[in-house]
Amino acid sequence: MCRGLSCSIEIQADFYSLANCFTCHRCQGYIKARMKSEEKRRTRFHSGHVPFSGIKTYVDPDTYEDPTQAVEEFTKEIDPSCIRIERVIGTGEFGEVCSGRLRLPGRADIAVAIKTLKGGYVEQQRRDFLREASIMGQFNNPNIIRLEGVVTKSRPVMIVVEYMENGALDSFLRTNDGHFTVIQLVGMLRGIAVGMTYLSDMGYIHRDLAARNILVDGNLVCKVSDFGMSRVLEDDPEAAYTATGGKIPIRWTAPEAIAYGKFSSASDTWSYGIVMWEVMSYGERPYWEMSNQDVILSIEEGYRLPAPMGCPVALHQLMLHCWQKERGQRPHFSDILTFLEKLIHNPSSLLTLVNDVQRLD
Ligand code: ACK
Repeated sequence: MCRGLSCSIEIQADFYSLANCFTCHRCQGYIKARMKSEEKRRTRFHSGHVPFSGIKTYVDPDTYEDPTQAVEEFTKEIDPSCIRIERVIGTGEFGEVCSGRLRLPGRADIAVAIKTLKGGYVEQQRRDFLREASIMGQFNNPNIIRLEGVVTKSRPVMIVVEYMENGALDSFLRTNDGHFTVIQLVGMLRGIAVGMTYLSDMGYIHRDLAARNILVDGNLVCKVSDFGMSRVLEDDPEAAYTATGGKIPIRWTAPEAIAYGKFSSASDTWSYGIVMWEVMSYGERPYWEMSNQDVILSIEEGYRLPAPMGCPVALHQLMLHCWQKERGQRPHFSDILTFLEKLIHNPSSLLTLVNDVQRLD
């Protein structure tokens, strides 16, 4: 979308052309064409055909009659003797999350996180637990959590993923309030945009993009995680029931997805804008203590989150683009990525802060 953006244009001018581009008819046509082809791709997929396009497409494990097949197809079985569990680092819906080491034959050992399925589960819980692995196993991108493999042939059942030293992004930012430069924060956002560009190109809709579902490694690299809940949001404490019975993390979710369940890469873009706000405010809660109902009503009336303190104008403008009411007018992830990369390559574009502009008014 909007690939007509010239790289040689200055950032500020570029931003306005990006803004204008979302409303020009030529690009609107492109957006519609793209949506149609996305819909076609899904239809073909649901009819059981994997499109031959050269671009890898995400396969929904729910379309397998036997979900065990999806696990076999997309994951690697690990011999439990290769895993050393060291300590418990948290609890998930299905059981404990531990850190440890993985030593595969002929390979150096690596740090891993191990999700375990607690005993006493029923078959459906085992399927839901392993569903995340069969999704993650299809991805290969530096900004998506890497699946090392699964243990399904012995107990406990486990999912083994790469270890992320700094844990979840929301709590990491809260405990490091004010510690990073704007460029470091934009670097984190860039990483998330790389991961999300990859997912949307594969036709995968996350549905629960939020800082709590991003993990941070020791080099501040941010990776998108939490794929199991893309269908059922039972595990997310932020998810609340809507009037139509769906369970949705209201503050992070686009209005059309809340109102009539229209999830798309464009609704992921809305959530990405909220993640931008969380990052620039060091883990502040979006819409603070407002109730979910007040959030929904305020958004409907046109209210949008103000820029966090010290936030560059260009970043708040990008957030506002992500929060356009019309989903077709929101930027595609590849546009977000291009824009952030231009900001990083031209740091002076980040010097104008929203607070400075407000003081001039
Ligand atoms: O903020 P945290 O330390 O990061 O607490 C949660 C906890 O487990 C429950 O989910 C942490 N966690 C999850 N996956 C990983 C991982 N791959 N590497 C490191 N920590 C992880 C998460």
